[in-house]
Amino acid sequence: MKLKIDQLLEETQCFQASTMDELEQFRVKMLGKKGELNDLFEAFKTVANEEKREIGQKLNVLKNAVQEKIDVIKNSLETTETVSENTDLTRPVNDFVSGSRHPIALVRKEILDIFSRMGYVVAEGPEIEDDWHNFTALNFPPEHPARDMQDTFFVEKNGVNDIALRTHTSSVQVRVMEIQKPPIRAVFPGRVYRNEAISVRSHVFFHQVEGLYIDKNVSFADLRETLLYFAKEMFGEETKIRLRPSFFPFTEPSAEMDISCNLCGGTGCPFCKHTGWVEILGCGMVDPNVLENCGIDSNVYSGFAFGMGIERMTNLKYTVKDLRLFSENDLRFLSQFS
Ligand code: 2U9
Repeated sequence: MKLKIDQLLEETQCFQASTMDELEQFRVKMLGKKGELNDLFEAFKTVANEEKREIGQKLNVLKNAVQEKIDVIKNSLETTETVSENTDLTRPVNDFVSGSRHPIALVRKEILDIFSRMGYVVAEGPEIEDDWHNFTALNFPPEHPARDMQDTFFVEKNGVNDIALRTHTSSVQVRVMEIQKPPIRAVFPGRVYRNEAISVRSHVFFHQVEGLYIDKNVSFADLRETLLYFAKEMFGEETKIRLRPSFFPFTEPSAEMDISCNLCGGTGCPFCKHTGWVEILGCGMVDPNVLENCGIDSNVYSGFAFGMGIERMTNLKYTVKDLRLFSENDLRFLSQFS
């Protein structure tokens, strides 16, 4: 009897089935009413008492092995058979819809890549800022209109301890200058907030990339050449630039930079209002007061800074007419950038 049990155990261990019918035949052979196990349990009744324990155990091992084998094979056949029975293998596969980068992310990357080729590193900082980093260190006088609730979203308003959503990423530049000795060559991308009515042309938040280069003997000529290289890389080798005098509290002298219209090439069109030029950014030499506010000796070091809106740059590249499209998550708009 022991020999028979061992043979059946080996048979069970070796058993394979590729259809449910084969498996059922095995089940009937082993566990059916007239099956091997029933015969063995019948014969077990006549086994001598001293052998009952050992043979009983062997029988139970065999019974469990058979049941387990049937369960495992059944499980695997059910999975494969579901596929072959219910699936039309000639059907084309579902289209894989891959996402696309947001246009702001695309242009942000393009801008950062250009400056990284000139040795600039990227620095980021908090969107909720204190008065010092957003205004005072940057030379904004106490009565400057940007400090007004009409222009800035305040989180807490209590005089010099005001906390607000940053209105520019210049606050990050202050933070970097406070902790890092020149030379400093960095770009500062990020979202900024202004209290404006939402319209085709303005929004309560937008994105900037600002830049800063501070070292000994940095001149306005360095600023001009850097921005010329940037404009050519961004808008094409034939691009020209011009700098117009301007004013910002944190730079002196300050300028606004135009590029030759990238739609008409400078001959004049509705996009450039027939001037041949479009404004792309603001810039200037960092005001010595700002350097001193950040612990940098303005008698030893000088530097330039610039700032641009990523939405504006994206409009110039892709002529997006309505600024609100950038924040509405409308796939009809976003999927055009895949
Ligand atoms: C420090 C010193 C100087 C950053 C600058 C501009 C000029 C500028 C605007 C362009 C369009 C902001 O996005 S925009 O509305 N920016 O015109 N930004 S110079 O100057 C700095 C910054 C930080 C410490």
